Formats: sequence, C-alpha cells, structure tokens
Amino acid sequence: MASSNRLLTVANRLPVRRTEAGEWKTSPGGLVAAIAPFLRDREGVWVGWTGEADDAIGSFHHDGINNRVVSLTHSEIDAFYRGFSNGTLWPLYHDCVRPPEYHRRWWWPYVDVNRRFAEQAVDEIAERELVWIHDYQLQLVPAMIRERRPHARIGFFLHIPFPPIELFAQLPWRRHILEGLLGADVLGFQTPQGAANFIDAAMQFTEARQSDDVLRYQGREIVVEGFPISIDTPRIEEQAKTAEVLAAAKTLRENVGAGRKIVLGVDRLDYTKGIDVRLRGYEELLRRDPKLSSECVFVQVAVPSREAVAEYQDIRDNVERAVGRINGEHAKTSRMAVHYLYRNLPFTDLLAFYSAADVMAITPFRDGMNLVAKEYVAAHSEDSGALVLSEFAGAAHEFRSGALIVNPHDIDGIASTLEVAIGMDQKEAGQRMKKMKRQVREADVHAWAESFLKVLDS
Ligand code: ADQ
Repeated sequence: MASSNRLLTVANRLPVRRTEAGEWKTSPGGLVAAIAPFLRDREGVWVGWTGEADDAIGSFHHDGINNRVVSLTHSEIDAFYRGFSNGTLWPLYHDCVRPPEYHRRWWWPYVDVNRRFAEQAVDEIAERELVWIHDYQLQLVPAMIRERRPHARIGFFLHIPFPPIELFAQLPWRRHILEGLLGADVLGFQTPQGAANFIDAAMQFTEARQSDDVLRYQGREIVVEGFPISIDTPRIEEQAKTAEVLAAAKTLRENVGAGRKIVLGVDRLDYTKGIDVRLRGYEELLRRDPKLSSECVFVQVAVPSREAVAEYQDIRDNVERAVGRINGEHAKTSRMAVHYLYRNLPFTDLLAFYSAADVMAITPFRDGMNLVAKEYVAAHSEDSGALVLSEFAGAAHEFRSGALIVNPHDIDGIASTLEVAIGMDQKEAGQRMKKMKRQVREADVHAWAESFLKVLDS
C-alpha cells in the first residue's frame, strides 16, 4: 500500500463481544477478519458501540486493535438504532418490502449519535489519515469528520442496497443523508447498481455533478463504485475439510436426510429474506408431486434477529405457521417434511449443513450481497450441490452463470426452480459449482478490503 498512514475504522458495532465471564472476544465474521490485519499493521483504531446500553467504558486494547467505545443510552438505542436505522432506513433501502416509518423523534437522535461517532473519530485522526466508515447507521459521519479534518482520506462502505431514486425520494431527510455521504472521498456499494442509484439521487437532490468516472462536489472528487463484499474463502475451505465438520455432515445426512436430498435455507430471521415465500414455493412443489416428500427434506435454519420489533415477530409467526402447515400435510411420524431450527449455530455446525445440503435455497426479496450464498459455495464439495438464488441478492451479479436464478416473489417459479435443482445431474452441478468456486476464490474478503483501501489510499 502506498502510504504508511494509520487506519481508523468507524462502525456501529465494535469488533469484539463480551463473553458471559465478562471478557472481550474478537467477533466472528468476515468484516472483522478482513479489516483486522490492516488495523493491526497500522496501530489501528476501531470506533464503535458494544451493543449494550450505557456502556461508558472508554477505550481499551484487544487483540492488536485500539477500541474506542461510543456509549448509547436506552432511549438512543430506541430512536437511533431500532427507530431510524431499523424502522426507517432498513425497509426503505430494501425496496420498501415493509412500509418505512418516518418520525422526527427518530431523526434527531440519529444526527446526535452520528455526531458522537464522528467526534470520537476526530479525536484520533491526525492530518491525512485513512478513515473507513461502515454502513447505514452512520451515513452522516463522513461529512461530520470532513468538517473537522478536511484533509483526512475518508471512505464509506454501505453493506445494504442503495435504493432507486423513486424510493429514496420518500425520505424527508434525503438531502442531509446525501450530503453526509458526500463528505467521503470513496463511496463503496455492493453492486454497480447501488452506485448508480446513489449517483442519480446525489445529482437530483444536491449540487454534486458527474464528470468522467467521479462525482464532483464542493471542489472535491468522489469515487463512487461497486465493491462486492466476500468471505474468508481460504479459511472456510480449510475448516470445511476438517474431520469434525465432515463427520457432522455425515451424521446430518444420515439423521436428517436418511437417503433423502437435503434442501437448505439459512438466514437471519428478517422480513427481507423471503423465507415465508420460499417455504410456500416448496409447499407448492410437494403439492404438485407429493411423493417428493419421501425423496427430499427441507431444513430451514433461522437466526434470531431484532426480536423486540413487531415486524420481526410477525415474520417469525408466518414462517412458523408455514413450517407447521407443511409438516401437518406432508410429514409422517417417522420423518419430517421440514426441519426448522430457530437459533444461532456455531460456525462449524453451519459448515456441516452447507456440506450436507444438495440444494441451497436463498431467496431474499432484496439483499446487499448475501454471504450465506458465498459460504455455501466455499464449504460444499466441488462436484455437487446446486444454488437457487434470488435475482435481487447482490450475489446474483457474480453467480449469474453458476446459480439457478429465481424471482423470490414467484411461488410457482420457486417451485419449478427447486425441482430443477433437486433433479440436476451431477455433471451439470459440478460444472456450475466449479464456476462459482473460482469466483469466491478469486474475489475473497481480503481482496475486497485491499481493493477498497487501495482506492482510498491513492
Ligand atoms: P446479513 O443481512 O446479516 O448481512 P448475510 O450476508 O447473509 O446477511 O450474512 C449473514 C451471516 O450470518 C453469515 O456470515 C452467516 O454465516 C451468519 N449466520 C447465518 N445463520 C447463522 C446461524 N444459524 N448461526 C450462526 N451464524 C449464522 C448484511 C447485509 C448483506 C451483506 C452483509 C455483509 O444484509 O446483504 O452481505 O451485511 O456486507
């Protein structure tokens, strides 16, 4: 990398979790794995929240990274996090699959909390240092840092989709959000479409103008591009081959599969993930061909998420009703038609599911990327397995020719595509899987972080 500037990361959550014994542990997950090495090399700092209310514990050093804690009160968690971030922005940015709520009482805490993140960052930044801000909770932070540190190199990456202008235009505070983001030098989106949507909105509602490959705004040039995020492919491939994971996959095939093909869904239980319609697609397939229930089994793993929010309780009810209905009609006392696990699993258990599944069904109504799709490809053997993937997941862009692409709203289409996936011959499955494996090996999360930081540091 060109300079030896320090790197500062600003994200809603810190890269650590508290264990039950009260000790810090590095969080699992690709983002931390991707950024941590850069931070460790550069005496890096990470500004974020611990996930608990009123956690005013100052800074601490853990695993080579300096953590600077932003403390949030209970009422800020309600308004900034549950309210504006997850009740306004999350549904608005996911194609309004639920109606976004617009409340002034949520907006002002969003501004205040963004300012506190920015202030913590500013305290750490000397001139021209690199700052990398993450995600929809912190879209005002780039401009707030720019105001105080005009020469810093500021990057921002949005992990969720940036919506088309027709939807974004609803937001009463659209101009403030755009001006917040335009404080950055590099704006990264999951797909070229997200970048194009942002450029449309910025041209429409601010003074930013496009010229060649950049946006010009207040005398500065801003790079706006797609940087598709990925997974720690070498690590996942290695873990998936361990004796522990292979043995667990074998047990799953014997216990759950018992000679039947396994169709798998793995998602955070979120209304954007299309779990309910996916189950109805499987139900339609069994209705068309009831004997399939003795040849296949559906396993849905759902991670509890945002359980305090009413929409999330509703989607859980819908999913659980669908599971009950399908089993009521198609299960026998000796075998289930659908297995449903509502819990967080250790990553090695998840790998065993990926390895055992003949078909992976991922059908979000809208998804920034969807890392589960990439994890399945990395963890499954290279000569079998089929990926049924929503055309509205960012990952569909990269897996266009390897996956079976579906419209996640189309129950008949899901049923027919699952049927094709279940019946796919091994030669075709192997060819498709090899293409997708090549993709996740070439573009892993390390390459993603490096490509973003290279543009930021140039
Ligand atoms: P998410 O909406 O959370 O992420 P996704 O990209 O699929 O969606 O990531 C989920 C992660 O949770 C995966 O790494 C997976 O391994 C893990 N996970 C899933 N089920 C689990 C279980 N039962 N137990 C333990 N872990 C489980 C947001 C955006 C996405 C974008 C990512 C990264 O919504 O579109 O891909 O950020 O940018």
